[in-house]
Amino acid sequence: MASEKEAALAAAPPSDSPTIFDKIINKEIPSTVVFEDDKVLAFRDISPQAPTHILIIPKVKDGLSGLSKAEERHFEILGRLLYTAKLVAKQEGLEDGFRIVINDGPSGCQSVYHLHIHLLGGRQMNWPPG
Ligand code: DGP
Repeated sequence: MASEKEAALAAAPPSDSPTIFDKIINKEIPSTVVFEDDKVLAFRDISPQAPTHILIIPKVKDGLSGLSKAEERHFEILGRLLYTAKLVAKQEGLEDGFRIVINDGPSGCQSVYHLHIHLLGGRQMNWPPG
C-alpha cells in the first residue's frame, strides 16, 4: 500500500469529483462513526496515526475539496467542523490536549479531496510536525 505521502502526491482531482468520503457519508462503505448530525460526520481514520484519530467532514462538499477552496459562503460549515472537533475531543476523553490537522494540496500531504479535519490525541505530540 502506498504511503500517505505517495498517495498525496498521486491525488489531485477537480474539486467536485466524488471521493471515498461520499461513500462513507452514504454508508456505501463501512466506517466507525463517532458523531453525526445533519451537516457533519466524524469517523475513525482507517490508518490511525495516534490512539485517537478521527476525521471530521462536511456531509455536503459544496466545492470544499480542501481548505484552499474555501469561500465566504463556507463560514458556517468551517466553524461547525471546528466546533465538532472540540465536541468529539471531549467525547473521546482527550482532557490533556489534542491536535487538529488540515492537510491541503500535494505539498500539504492531502490524499482525499473532500475537506476534512484530523483530530489526533491519546499520545504526546511533537513539534514541528513532519
Ligand atoms: P489526508 O491525507 O489529509 O487527505 O487524509 C485522508 C485520510 O483519510 C487518511 O488519514 C486516511 C483516511 N482514509 C482514506 N480512506 C479511508 C476510508 O476508506 N475509511 C476511513 N475511515 N478513512 C480513510
